[in-house]
Amino acid sequence: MKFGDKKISRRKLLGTAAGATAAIPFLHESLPHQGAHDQLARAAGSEHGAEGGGGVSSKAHKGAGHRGTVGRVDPRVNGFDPQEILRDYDRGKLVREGGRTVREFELVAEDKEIEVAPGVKYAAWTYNGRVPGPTLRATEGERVRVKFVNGSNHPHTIHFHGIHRDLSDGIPGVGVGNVEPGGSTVYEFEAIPFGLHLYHCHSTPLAEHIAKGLYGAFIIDPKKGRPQADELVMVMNGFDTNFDLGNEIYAVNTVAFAYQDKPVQVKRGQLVRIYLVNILEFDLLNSFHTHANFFDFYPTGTRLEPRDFTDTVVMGQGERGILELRFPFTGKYMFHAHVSEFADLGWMGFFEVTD
Ligand SMILES: [Cu+2]
Repeated sequence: MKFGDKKISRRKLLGTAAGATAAIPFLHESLPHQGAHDQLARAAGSEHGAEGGGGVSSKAHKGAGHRGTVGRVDPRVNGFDPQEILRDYDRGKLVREGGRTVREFELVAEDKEIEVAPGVKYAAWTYNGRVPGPTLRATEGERVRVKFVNGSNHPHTIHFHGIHRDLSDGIPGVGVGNVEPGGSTVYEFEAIPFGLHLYHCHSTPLAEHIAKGLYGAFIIDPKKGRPQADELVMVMNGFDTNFDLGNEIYAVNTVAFAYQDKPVQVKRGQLVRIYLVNILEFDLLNSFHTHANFFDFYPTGTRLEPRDFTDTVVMGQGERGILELRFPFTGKYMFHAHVSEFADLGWMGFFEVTD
């Protein structure tokens, strides 16, 4: 669907308050006021009585999983926490084979309902039960072996960005192609080039298989490494909760406003390195903007010299890059998409800088 059409359909929805989308006008109108989440949860709970709703449902009104914290997404319900995703790296298992290092990973596709904003449920497809999937991390030149098990009810693949043979590219019709439900396969390739990459399902329809949550960051460290830093992973994503081929929720690491509710904790003067991936479906562009600070930007992380010194970077889908910055002052510093609509719909957060 064309960008313009989507805009019209969303505007139409804003006026109708149908189903779980009732949450969205509420979100729009109530921000940036604090307490928006409680309003959102109430809206979703009161306006949307029936479970299911074609994949979107609200349990907020039943208190299910909220344990008294109405207005927040409880990470225990999702089984993953945006705070932990920031610094969680899956380095796999190292094995020696024929004089070389092989790094083995395992990814399992699984259908799973997740909560992407307070009271807003989404019928996701996941790798290892989380969205984004695990941040896989290898070192340049290693052999990477990824066992893929499809525990979902739909055929899937894993397509890795990088340089490799067609047979390991994880697309339908080449090599093992689609992995059917209950099936499994192994992808194997060299970890090249060093940089920040990504992986995602490549089954068709492609937009659906990506938008449902089958993606993750894939870091290949240069052999000599990078300078010591506090390293953070941020995957910019969004969720089409009413199937109009446009997103109603925008986020970094899935949960709307997660880092506004609980700011990212960093130390003054410390080098902070952000591995930033844009996987957003349905919108042509996404962006990342830091307040009161500038960063060095390394597009795709494939060079050791920064290309830019800036405070805003714009990315299409599949684009990614490494940001490096230090915070000279303590305090709370906003970061968000400099696409204001996305910021209003969840893609907004803070760094909290302390000594
Ligand atoms: Cu898929």
